[in-house]
Amino acid sequence: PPEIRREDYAPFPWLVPTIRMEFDLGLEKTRVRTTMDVERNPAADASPTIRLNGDGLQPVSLTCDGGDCAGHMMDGDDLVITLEGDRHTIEIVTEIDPSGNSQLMGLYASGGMLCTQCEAEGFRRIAFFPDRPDVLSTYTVRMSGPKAQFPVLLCNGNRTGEGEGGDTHWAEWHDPWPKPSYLFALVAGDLVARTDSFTTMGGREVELNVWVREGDLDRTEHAMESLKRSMKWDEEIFGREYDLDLFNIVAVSDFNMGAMENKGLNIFNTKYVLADPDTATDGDYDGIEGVIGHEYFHNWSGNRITCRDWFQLSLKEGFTVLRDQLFSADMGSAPVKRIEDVRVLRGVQFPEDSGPLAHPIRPDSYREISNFYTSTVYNKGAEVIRMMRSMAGEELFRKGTDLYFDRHDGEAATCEDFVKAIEDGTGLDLVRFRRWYAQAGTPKVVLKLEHEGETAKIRLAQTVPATPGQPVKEPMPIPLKLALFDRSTGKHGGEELVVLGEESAEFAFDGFAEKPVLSINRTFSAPVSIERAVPREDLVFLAARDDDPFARYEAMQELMTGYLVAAVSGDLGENEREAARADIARALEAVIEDDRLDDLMRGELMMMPSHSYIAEQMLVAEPGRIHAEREALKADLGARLASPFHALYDRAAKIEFSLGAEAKGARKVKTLILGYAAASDPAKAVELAAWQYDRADNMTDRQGALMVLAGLDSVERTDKLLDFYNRYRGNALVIDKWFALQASSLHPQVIEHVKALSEHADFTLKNPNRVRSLYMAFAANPHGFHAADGEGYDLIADLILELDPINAQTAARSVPPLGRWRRIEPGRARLMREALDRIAAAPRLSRDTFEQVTRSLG
Ligand code: B3K
Ligand code: ZN
Repeated sequence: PPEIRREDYAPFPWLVPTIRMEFDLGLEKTRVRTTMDVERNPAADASPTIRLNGDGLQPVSLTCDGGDCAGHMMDGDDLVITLEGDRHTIEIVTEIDPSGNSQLMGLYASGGMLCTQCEAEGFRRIAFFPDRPDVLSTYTVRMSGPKAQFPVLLCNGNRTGEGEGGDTHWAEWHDPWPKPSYLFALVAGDLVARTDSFTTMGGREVELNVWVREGDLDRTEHAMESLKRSMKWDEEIFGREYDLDLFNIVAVSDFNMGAMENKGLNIFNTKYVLADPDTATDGDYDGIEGVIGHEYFHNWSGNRITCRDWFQLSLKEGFTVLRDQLFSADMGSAPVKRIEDVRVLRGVQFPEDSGPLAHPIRPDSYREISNFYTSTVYNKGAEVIRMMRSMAGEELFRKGTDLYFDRHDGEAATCEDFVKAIEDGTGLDLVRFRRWYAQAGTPKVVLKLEHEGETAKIRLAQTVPATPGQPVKEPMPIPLKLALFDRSTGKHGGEELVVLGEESAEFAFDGFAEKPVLSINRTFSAPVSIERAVPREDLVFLAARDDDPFARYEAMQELMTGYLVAAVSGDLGENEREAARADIARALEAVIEDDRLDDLMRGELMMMPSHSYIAEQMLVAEPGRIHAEREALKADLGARLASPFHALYDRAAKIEFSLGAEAKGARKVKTLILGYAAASDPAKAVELAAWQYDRADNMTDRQGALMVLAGLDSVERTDKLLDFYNRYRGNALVIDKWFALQASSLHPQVIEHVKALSEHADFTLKNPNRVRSLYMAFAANPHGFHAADGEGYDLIADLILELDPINAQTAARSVPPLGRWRRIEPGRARLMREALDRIAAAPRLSRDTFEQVTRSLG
């Protein structure tokens, strides 16, 4: 497959101002008549032909201006038509088989209903069209089909007509907002809606619907409330108002990702819609609120202003992730949300940025765009915009975004347009800052704190590591929030923002008789890694009293990570180990006993750094040793702190269920304590987890208990897993949890379990949620995935090969864990490479998997 390059961008020679589509719907056969008005694009080079993208389509009929076309041919999957004049009407009929569409791109069937997914290039599986985001058209869509099978017919925009005749009925929809084809959507099925309304700040009355299957209606309240909160928040914080009289959300159980922001008709994975306390965890509730917000916010950052080409993806995704992060922070605990976001960034994006798949947030080339919906484009993209916000301050940043929305409304824009608008609106100079868009790799900042006389000096030096295709980098402006604490008073004189704009710089601060304690990169103001030699006592100090909750969390993480990295590397003698563990335990105990903390935040401070984060700190990781040392530390802390843990658990267990922050925090600390107990006193942990499981009146407690049990060999493990299955059989989202719990468990036989589960009657490769719950959970479980004999790697390679012809997008998403081989000890690295080689050697790989495997082999 050819490589597509950003620098080759050229505007499309034709405009398609209007398109009309008529769908004659059927599960096995859907007929699509597409009529488009095309005219020459004055801003592009003239072309004697128009290229209409297709993917697996044949034109059943084709006319130009009602008659024969001057000439046309298939070029691969595309239809190329010769056009002589300046304006034409092209009409093409295509036929598709939605039920045979296992890729879940284009029009497909899911549980008897029909739905679409077009981003990025799915529209070309429905109709021949210039399937690129810079061709914007006004859509009118007529859909007709059997009334009994598809009682509900939905499309973008507003419904403008409906009717019936015999067993069939039809509906016509019109979307007044010009949009690219990737935002087209259609749904036909037997659905019911929770209906509500929202009055916008301008007084527009908007009908809101959340469409689900009949039995799911009572699990839609949280989604609806989240939607209304999103609409209000976007008005208040970004001044963005909704622009149609109708907003529909449809939940679908077969879906390649989380959700899709189609204009006026968002389509969601059921996972991000359905919730009630019995079936959804606190994490699920938060996920729903975040994703509903995210898709809604796309209406402005994505739909009103879309992307010129797919290299600009972070224009809409990075910005929209930032918007959903700020929204969730405002709806719940802002510090905890920030910590969660940083954990995702470090757990997923940092490894991506330091591996063979590293790419800038605005990539320079791709073969398959689906492979670039990455944590880099999304999460690092959000961090880059967040840095601009930190440097400008909230008020000026809002001026920048107002200018951006104003200036580019209705356009297909670029990342450069965004930066320019922020620059003009805020007055910041972002000339060098633009490098964050162009350069991949997580910058490393080496920090030295010196103290002389009354002056504290901070020396900073940055390096941006080489990444594939980018051996040499320029320094990037790095905004670091910092505070210098007086050791004796425990206070600091105010937070400062310094920007490291060059390769290195020095910042001096006066008035310190004694060497201060430095709190750096507060709130994680820059997505970088900081390397510094910091005395453990300073970390203990910050963990106990830093007034920035993120920095407190960071100090706890650094304490544990520092110890674990040293222990894994074999750098510590027994005495040093003991001293470090004792310090960590003391810091943790202070956290447990600090009554100024709420439990949600306490839980963050109690969390151990993840395996992948520890591995990321090491040039070459030994997964077995990391796992062993991490478990040993957990056991040690569990034993040392048995009694404070016990007291905290008891206190938390008395708090009654509610969805409020206090009860949520209580649930979080309870399960964390179970995790420590599982390592220090497994028999006790089994007992306590079984007790928590039995008396649980909500999914968070129940799943937490079962997660711990799943890792411990015991009768209770078998019993409770069976109980859980029987209790929830038939509820796909909960059965997904049942698969995932077992696949991510610390049980010694986890590989056997995963193999057996892949044969389970409820397992299917056709449903992406199910595949993720078994295999992606397993690939993220270092203990199983990195089994020393390579069996875990083989399991994932086998999955990829079997899944690739069914669902290439999902198959390709399992490749990156194997691509980490360069950073793993040689024995496993060889086995990982062999697994990749075996995939690469397979005939007829999809473009998705082929690209990921070849890049991973590098
Ligand atoms: N924009 C979609 C992602 C589409 C992914 C296509 N492979 C969801 C989102 O980011 O909101
Ligand atoms: Zn998005």
